[in-house]
Amino acid sequence: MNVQELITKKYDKKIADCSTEELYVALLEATKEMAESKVSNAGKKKVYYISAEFLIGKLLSNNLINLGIYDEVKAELAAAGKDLAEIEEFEPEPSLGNGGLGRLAACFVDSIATLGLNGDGVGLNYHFGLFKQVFDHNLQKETPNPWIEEHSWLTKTDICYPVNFGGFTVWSRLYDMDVVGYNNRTTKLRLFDIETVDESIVGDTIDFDKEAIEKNLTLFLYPDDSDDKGRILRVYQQYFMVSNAARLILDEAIVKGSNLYDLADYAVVQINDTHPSMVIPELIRLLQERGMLMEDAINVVSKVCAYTNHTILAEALEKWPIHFLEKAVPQLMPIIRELDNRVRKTVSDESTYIIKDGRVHMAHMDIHYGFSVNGVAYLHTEILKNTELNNFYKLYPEKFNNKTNGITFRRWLMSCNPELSAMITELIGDGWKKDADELEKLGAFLNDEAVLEKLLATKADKKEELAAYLKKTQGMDVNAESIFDIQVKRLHEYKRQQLNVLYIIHKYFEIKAGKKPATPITLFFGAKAAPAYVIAKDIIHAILCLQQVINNDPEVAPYLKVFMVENYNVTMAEKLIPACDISEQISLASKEASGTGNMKFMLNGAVTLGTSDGANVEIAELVGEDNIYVFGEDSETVIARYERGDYCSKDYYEKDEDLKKAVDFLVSDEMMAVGSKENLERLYNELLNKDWFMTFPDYKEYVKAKETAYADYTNRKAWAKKMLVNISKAGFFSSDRTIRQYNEDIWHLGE
Ligand code: 26V
Repeated sequence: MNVQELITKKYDKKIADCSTEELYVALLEATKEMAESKVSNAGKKKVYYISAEFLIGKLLSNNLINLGIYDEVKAELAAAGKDLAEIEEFEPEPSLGNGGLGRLAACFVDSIATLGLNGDGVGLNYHFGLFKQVFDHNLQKETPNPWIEEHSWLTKTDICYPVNFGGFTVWSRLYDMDVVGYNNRTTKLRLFDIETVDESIVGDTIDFDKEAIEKNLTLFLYPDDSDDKGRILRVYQQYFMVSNAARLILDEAIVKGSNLYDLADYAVVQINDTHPSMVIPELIRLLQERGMLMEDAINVVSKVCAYTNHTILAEALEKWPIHFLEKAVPQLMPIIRELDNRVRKTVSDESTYIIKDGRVHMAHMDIHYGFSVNGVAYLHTEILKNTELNNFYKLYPEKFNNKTNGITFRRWLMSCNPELSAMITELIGDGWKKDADELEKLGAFLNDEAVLEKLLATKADKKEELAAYLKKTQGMDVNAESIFDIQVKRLHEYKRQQLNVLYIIHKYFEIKAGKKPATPITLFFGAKAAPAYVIAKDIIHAILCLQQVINNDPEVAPYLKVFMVENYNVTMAEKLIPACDISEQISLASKEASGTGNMKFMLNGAVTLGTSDGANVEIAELVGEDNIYVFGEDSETVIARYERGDYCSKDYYEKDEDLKKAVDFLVSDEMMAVGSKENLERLYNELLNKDWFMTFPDYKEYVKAKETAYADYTNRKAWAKKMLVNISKAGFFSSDRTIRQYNEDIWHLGE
């Protein structure tokens, strides 16, 4: 791409005379055109990855990289005195996801494109996506985050369908986004919208009329589900998504010559968690509408749909009340009842029925009528098979399989850490960009002092860069020479940010008592809490209060600081992850299905401090015990404890003076002086009387593991070795590997 030529044609001026906005718009348009001109993956059979979330992040740099023109564009701009980074800042981030599940879907479409597989992502075109987080008096507030501007990556298509809901019909329109693979091939993200959506019903907050479905359907991702109006809106969204997807699938199959009885030769649907589960009855309904018998339709659909489970948390498993479905999508209920009746006729185990206690169990429908069920990390799949879904596993052992998650190295190394990428390429060539396993070759440099030095220097540069960015954007004074200990992920009690909080208080007391750490420590947090999740918001409040207390205490701040970044999102992740020394992955064992942040940190040379949970288990196996800090009770102990139901947090509190001091500090005068009594007391009481995610039993070991990691950090050479081992073993976590396995075991494209 010749940027000057482009600019002359569009604005008739020099690059140097353009505003950031002008450059952004010109680059976006040109990149979009280039992507459109690339060969689209094709084939007889196609995978439709249906997902309520695609957390794609900004696309300009990513697309320039995947098109192979990033360096030349950057250089040409630099020669004209323009910084590509500033143009990147200008791009709004589409926040079309909550966290790991949505980001995984985005990594998957990147890998599907890169591997040349015939597959699209299908979802919804939310106008505001997830809320933007702002901090006000140490509390989270939510504001709308519009991202669709006059110029965007979306391309309006002519594909429209009428979608019937109980009592009214809406018309959809499909918007496409090209997904550029790292091989000059593309695939598409297909986002459905409604024609009648009305952004003007949203003001300065994320409140809106939840009953005006024709206006609000695609405004927000997962609108607040704390009341029935919000919950039923989710049903409308989900049905809208799958009804459109189902029609697209049938139309595309028919164009390619399918008679629909052979649909499985043309289409495979990957159901990403239960949000798209209604695709099963909807496909059956549409096939019947086209003249197929129910019996045949069920058989066809059962060969087409595959289900991925992303959580074992009971409260996250969708079970819609029948009356919701009767109201929103009455046409599906007879089909769902028929599906349930068939199960009841052939299966004696009532726990697996689809309709129970007036609710439709979405996952049950997926498992009975899908041909594959997969978990997202080895441990997670084992827990599904042996515990959570054991009754289903006994019925259909052949359906269950594991697909350990992965991440795209294009975004999570090449794009966010070009310096480390260049260093790796210098050492082992650039084969790793297409074959991530080649990173293993870095193992040859474990005793090479110059390489270890350079690795440390690269990390130091990224820490400086982050410190400067946080100073500029959030006014934070970060000591770039300190240890960067980072926990970024959604705020949820099971992820246990509160355990990290207790450690920070412990450390604060130590420093106050004169025990100063050898190297200063900076703890970073980034997390959004669901708007209606009270305790999660209380934890954010506690972190922000601690930040204020500690960072303003002249006795403590030189040795320990806490920063919670505002509005943690993909863009922020791309800046934090390359700068991290210690990656916090401290969920209660058994609760984090996989985690994918853990993989991103490892790939960027951070060392994991984590429990034996999710993919941490596989990371530990790969890097070996010298290169990871594992602590805490294992999943079997935790599961047994839940089964016994005898956990009592107060027992731990009363027996451990150090823990008691830390917990009590939450409601101390120091905290009350900067915080709200209501929030701090609620958190204190929750921990003391419930602590459902068992932070107290792991507290002692956690403190010990952190101390060990911090002490090890001071031996710079030994630490650099740990970093290098982590990078060299990260190849397994490429989403290219994951997608190859999905294709080999489930999709069977191009056979
Ligand atoms: C959803 C909800 C919704 C309501 C209340 C509590 C709650 C708790 C968890 C969830 C998670 C839903 C599914 C999900 O996002 N799972 C994540 O998927 C990632 C990709 O597979 C995986 O890495 C994460 O471990 C997993 O939590």
